[in-house]
Amino acid sequence: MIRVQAEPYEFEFDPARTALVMIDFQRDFVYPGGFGESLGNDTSYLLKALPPAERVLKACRAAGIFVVHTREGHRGDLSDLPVTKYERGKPSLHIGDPGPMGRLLVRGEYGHDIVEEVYPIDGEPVVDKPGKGAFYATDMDTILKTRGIRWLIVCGVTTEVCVQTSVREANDRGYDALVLSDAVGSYFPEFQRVALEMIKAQGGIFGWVSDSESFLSALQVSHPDAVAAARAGG
Ligand code: TIU
Repeated sequence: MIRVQAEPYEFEFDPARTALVMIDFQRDFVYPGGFGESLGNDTSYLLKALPPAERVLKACRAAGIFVVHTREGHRGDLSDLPVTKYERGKPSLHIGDPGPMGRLLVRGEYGHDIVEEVYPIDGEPVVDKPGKGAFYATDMDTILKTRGIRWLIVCGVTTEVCVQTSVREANDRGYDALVLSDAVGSYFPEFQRVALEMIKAQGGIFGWVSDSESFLSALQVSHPDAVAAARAGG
């Protein structure tokens, strides 16, 4: 078992039964010109989460920890897009409208795909989800249960929307989730803080919170080469 310094208390996991879940690191959220900006957000806030998430991803790969990615988005014909989500916020651009990175939040478009720094490799399932939660209308639970996964290490964007929704869903399905505070990002610094507070409050009501360095230090005890390579950028 690996033990990570975390709040509200130590997070202990078996790497053979753990998945790293990389949530929605899509151009549509992280870069200007995508869905995130169409909602009125400053996308630069999210970029801070990328280097820590990249180190964690590389270390987990090298350590043989299972990796799953998610993407939020919709079918090209928008048949899985609720009218409520389409209309919400009265945005200047709607989901499905053309933008500089292709049609906003539509599967197969450049903006919908994952940024290069944390791009999936062979053997890492990509779960396409129509909502905020990674488990709603997806086969995420089947993928994890099939491998006997019990513990989740969570990175992604945005902290209080798709990350927190997914952690709440995971909690109800019997997973223990550890969220890495510097490897998740929000458009709102205040929401970043309180979203993490909510997860770890009441004895870890939804899960645990730590940071990428604490996670890597813990992994280093059993997998020194994997962590050294990730820290060196390999
Ligand atoms: N708007 C916002 O903060 N997030 C989303 O719409 N989706 C995700 O968090 N992925």
